[in-house]
Amino acid sequence: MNQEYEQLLNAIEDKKAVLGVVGLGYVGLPLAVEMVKQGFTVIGIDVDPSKIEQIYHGDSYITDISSEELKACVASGRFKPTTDYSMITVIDALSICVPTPLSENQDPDTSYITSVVDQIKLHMKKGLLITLESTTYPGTTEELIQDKIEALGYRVGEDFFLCFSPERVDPSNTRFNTFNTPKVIGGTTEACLTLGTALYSKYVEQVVPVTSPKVAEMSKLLENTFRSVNIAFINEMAMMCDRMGIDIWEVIDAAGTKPFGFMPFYPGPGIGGHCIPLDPMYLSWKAKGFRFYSKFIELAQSTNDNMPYYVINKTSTILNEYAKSIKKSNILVLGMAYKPDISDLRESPALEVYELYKENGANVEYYDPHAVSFRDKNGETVYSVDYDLAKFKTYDCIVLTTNHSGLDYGEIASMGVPILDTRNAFKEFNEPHIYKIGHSVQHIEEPNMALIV
Ligand code: SAJ
Repeated sequence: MNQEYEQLLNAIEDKKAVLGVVGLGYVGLPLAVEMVKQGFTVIGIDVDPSKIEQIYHGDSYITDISSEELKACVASGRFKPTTDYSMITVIDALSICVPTPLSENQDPDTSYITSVVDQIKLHMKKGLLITLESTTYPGTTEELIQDKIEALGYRVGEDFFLCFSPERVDPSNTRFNTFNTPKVIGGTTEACLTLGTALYSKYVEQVVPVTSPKVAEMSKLLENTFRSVNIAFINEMAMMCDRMGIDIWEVIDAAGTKPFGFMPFYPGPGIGGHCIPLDPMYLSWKAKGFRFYSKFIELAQSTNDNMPYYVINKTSTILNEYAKSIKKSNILVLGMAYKPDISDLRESPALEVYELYKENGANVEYYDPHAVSFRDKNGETVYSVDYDLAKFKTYDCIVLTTNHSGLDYGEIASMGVPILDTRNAFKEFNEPHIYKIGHSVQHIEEPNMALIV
């Protein structure tokens, strides 16, 4: 192997290599902190000066990194946050952790990656190891990084080194973190893989080398497409059970007693987050370029996207039991975040449910102890109402969309207001005014006139 390779491998082994992380968000900041904790000097680059400011002041803006931890990293003198890309000239190994969203028409938006590559080209130096971590379609690493850098005259595997290692950060997961979550990595050449594996092994407990960046890119998309398809399947099963008058939640619990060959997923009002709704679309988009049309991915997307409409229709059926309509009803959406005990609203299905109630003429409000406000489709800021049982009693229907653990479901159920539970959070309270998706509406002979206010 050449001199650049030997020098970098030695610098990694004795932790003298200067590491860089581009993108100090929920992936990049924990990664940088782990690198510092393992003894490396790390230059963190982000385009947002407020992030740099907060890091210098030891104010963590990432749930999984405490401010004390961040302060210790900065105090060590080995964590240098900056907006200055020219620092790449002193970096030996650079990890790219920038967003990969979808464009307006649901195509991959790799503009964040390409803008980083443009900066790398400006400050490129021989011997640099580049590892892309952002979730993306198979081929991105070669097409958007290798080809662009080689066009400058550098040869991959000799003058620079290139890997793909998918991020597996699960925000707020208290069991799995950057260090103890196995990390897949694929190199464009043997030398690249050896260097990437040596580096990541210094701050990740288990590194999983694979034969190419494409395998690594595809493995991440498989992980998350697997979830999207299975969630869509259980959502379809929920609507089937609703139609057949069978309780899907009881069915899942029963099937879940099978100790092998089954993995429970649960119905909901749709899917949210920065991964599951987006990642499969990266895969189906790329596959179309090979004239391969993934029916599973498209069907899962449409099934999951349909769930907010199913929630609205079910609300109509429930209100009908009380001789009411959605129009002019007072509806409380309970929970706005895309999953329990976080404030993250990205792609949250509860946002869609809220907007659909509005479009159908309801007076809709929401309560979420974590997500205190959001901007609606018209750009207006909507604030969570206070937790006020007297006020909650005045609603015609309460729709539970996020099953935060801190809510007192017993006292909410005790008010007698019709509840549509989309997460089976009220499973302990089997009362006639508590309805749930995935089960039919129990018809009542005479509406409880006391509830018709
Ligand atoms: N959801 C369901 N039913 C289920 C599971 C999830 O409706 O059975 C919904 C959730 O409510 C949420 C959406 O799907 O709205 C996504 O939920 P998620 O549990 O997949 O959580 P995410 O989006 O935070 O996914 C992340 C992913 N992590 C990474 O990409 C590194 C995913 O791969 C993880 O499996 C997931 O966390 C996790 O297991 O927590």
